[in-house]
Amino acid sequence: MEDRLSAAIVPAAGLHLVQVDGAAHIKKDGRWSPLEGYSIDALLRLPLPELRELLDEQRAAIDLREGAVIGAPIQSQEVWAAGVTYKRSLEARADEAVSSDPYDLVYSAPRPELFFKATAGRVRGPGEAVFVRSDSTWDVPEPELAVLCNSRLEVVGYTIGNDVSSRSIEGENPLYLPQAKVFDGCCALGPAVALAWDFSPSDRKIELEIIRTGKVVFRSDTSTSAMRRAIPELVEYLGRDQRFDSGCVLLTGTGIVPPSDFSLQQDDVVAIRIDGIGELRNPVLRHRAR
Ligand code: DO4
Ligand code: MG
Repeated sequence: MEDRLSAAIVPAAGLHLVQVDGAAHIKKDGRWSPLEGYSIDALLRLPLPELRELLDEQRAAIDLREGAVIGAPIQSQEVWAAGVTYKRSLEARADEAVSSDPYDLVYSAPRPELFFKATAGRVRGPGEAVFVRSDSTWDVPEPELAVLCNSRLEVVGYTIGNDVSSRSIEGENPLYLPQAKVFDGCCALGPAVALAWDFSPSDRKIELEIIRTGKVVFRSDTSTSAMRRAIPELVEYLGRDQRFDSGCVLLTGTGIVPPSDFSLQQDDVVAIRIDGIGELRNPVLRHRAR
């Protein structure tokens, strides 16, 4: 297992919410403050102006203990995801699928594709292993900007997400999507939440590197400016007819898909960087067939 603090690179500048040793902390321009008495659930039940006041007034500066662990910035939140929000995702799905129609239609339809991705227990933090399925033959990471919302569905901030996916299972039949997407270790989040009043998500570079036996075997980047949907539009659809009492996380779709001859392997390392949020790095393991 990689060292979980060194695997989580949190930017030195800016205002970030980070879960350290299971407790919410603020990192403000390089200084750490523990948020005594507030869990992530409690923070996400506050209206945005109250949350902002609470976080902005944190002044304590502590040193993190040796061996402190940065975890995924999540407690009881569900993770949802948007799909086919970038042209590259549409093209890749049209290649793998028996029919490209559902993807073509959803790319331009008024209603976005939104799907349930993970319960908090299926999510991994920086340095923890993400998994690929034992019954899949073609697997990819999907590097995505993730939006953290409070219980009023106000955007609190942005983190990095990895929507690990089986292309062989989704490609066989789009109705298999939940199996292609949801399994233990199917999602990674972190290392930090860049707070909404200190960070603009527009035109952010998203970079993906896949490392195999110490060498980069795939690298690509995109920008959030290539996203076809607006974040408020995705959040509005997600909140139709359902409540999130302690907020939720929404992945906004991938703009990077490795070429068709590429599949993740056991012991690969996936590194995703978004400027201003940091680097999320996870080793890959394959579930064992039972
Ligand atoms: O349509 C299937 C999933 C799409 C997806 O996860 C993405 O575009 O990121
Ligand atoms: Mg995705």
